[in-house]
Amino acid sequence: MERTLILVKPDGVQRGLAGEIIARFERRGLKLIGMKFMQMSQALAEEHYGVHKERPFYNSLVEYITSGPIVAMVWEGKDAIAAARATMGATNPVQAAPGTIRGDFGMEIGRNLVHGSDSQENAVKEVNLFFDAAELVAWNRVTDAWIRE
Ligand code: IDP
Ligand code: MG
Repeated sequence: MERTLILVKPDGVQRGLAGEIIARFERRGLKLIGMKFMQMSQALAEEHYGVHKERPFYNSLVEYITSGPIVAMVWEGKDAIAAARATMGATNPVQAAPGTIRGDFGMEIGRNLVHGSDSQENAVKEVNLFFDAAELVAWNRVTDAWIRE
């Protein structure tokens, strides 16, 4: 079972799309085990996007992600990382397939609405960066038998 960190970025919250975005992961069959509404500090943003530090868009990326509140979530499931990224669509919304979050709601790479972990190693790091263990909820979902074989 994998866990992935998903963020509804500030544009998603400001545009009133948080519910729509959350619903897409929920109805896919991923299981929500942690959620908070928060505004990222400069320090958290720099840590979260540290891998992009040398990229030309780094400063604007940190400015974007700290510019307003976000919804931070942990979703769990078999192949949760790949499933969530498929639901999100390609990084550049112009290339993202219709039916994906970015393909349905985005127009530019710098306003692409949603973050999702890209590997198991990064998922573990990112979940720990945003959530304490006590903030994650182990719960039994009654529909699981109809979602997983
Ligand atoms: P991902 O979010 O699909 O994993 P990454 O390559 O990890 O994509 O980039 C992290 C974030 O940085 C993107 O979601 C996007 O917000 C931003 N970003 C990536 N490339 C560019 C760019 O060329 N211009 C502006 N922002 C970018
Ligand atoms: Mg990434």
